[in-house]
Amino acid sequence: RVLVTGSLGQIGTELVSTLRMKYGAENVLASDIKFPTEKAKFDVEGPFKYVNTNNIEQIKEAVVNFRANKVIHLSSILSATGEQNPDLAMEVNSHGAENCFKVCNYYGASLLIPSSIAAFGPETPRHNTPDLCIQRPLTMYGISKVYIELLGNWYNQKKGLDFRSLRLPGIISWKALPGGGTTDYAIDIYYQALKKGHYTNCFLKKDTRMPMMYMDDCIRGIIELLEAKNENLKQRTYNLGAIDFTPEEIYESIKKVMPKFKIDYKPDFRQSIADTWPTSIDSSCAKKDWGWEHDYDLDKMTDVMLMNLKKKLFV
Ligand code: VAH
Repeated sequence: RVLVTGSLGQIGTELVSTLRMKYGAENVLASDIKFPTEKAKFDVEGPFKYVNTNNIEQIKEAVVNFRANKVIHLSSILSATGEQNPDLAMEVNSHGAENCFKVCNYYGASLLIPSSIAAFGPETPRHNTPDLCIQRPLTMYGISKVYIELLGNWYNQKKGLDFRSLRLPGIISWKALPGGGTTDYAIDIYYQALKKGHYTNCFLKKDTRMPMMYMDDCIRGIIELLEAKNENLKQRTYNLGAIDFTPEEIYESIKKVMPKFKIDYKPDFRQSIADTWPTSIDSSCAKKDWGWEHDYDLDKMTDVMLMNLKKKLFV
């Protein structure tokens, strides 16, 4: 039985629905600090509980009363929002995770917390970045992700906690809007292409290459790690790579289908964040230890994004 925190976020809404289809809705407790609405809800209904992960008692009550033996902790303030509100990012990302570690360790539940390419920084080798390398991130979000990775390793080595983590690239999807990330331009661009035929304010420079992934690959990767045999896992945190592209390349991918599409580049503070992240990551360890393979390339993602957004926006 699985408890998902931050379940009404971009990843959570789709992960909860997929988990409910796989394990039965009654076995997946969704939680968040807001309630489902028309704008953010689940495709598969099921149990929901208000849980603020900054309050350890609320996590404890959810784990005990739902008899959760797995916790997937998604609550997080993302990179761009976190730089605008570092105190909140520290509180939610670090303190919230500490609470999850304490509760899961005490009650013997396994814990999966996604990490991010944001856990790397300017001193990290930027191309085809390996799992094990220097991590000195320059965002509060990235710092909290390194802290989570290190806490997870400690709880696993010293307390035997089954902790698992994936360094996710930018996740592209059409169902729920993203929440304040530096990679969000790669979602905005599809909306603007359909709404205006012109992306007037791409907030990154056209040659800013970053690791990215379509949501279906992300959800499958999280569930494959969740279900991997513990004895096959040689490490607690894995890079989960798929594709990488620049704003110019995703623009060209859309232009293949919408030849009149235009773009203007207006870099903002998020450029300085993107410049500290890898351009691509190496996920050969995930492939070796639990068979990871991505499915969506850029053009396949563009087709599925435009097809579904047309229905979402205009039907
Ligand atoms: C962000 N989308 O931009 C998130 C993600 C790799 C980036 O962690 O903050």
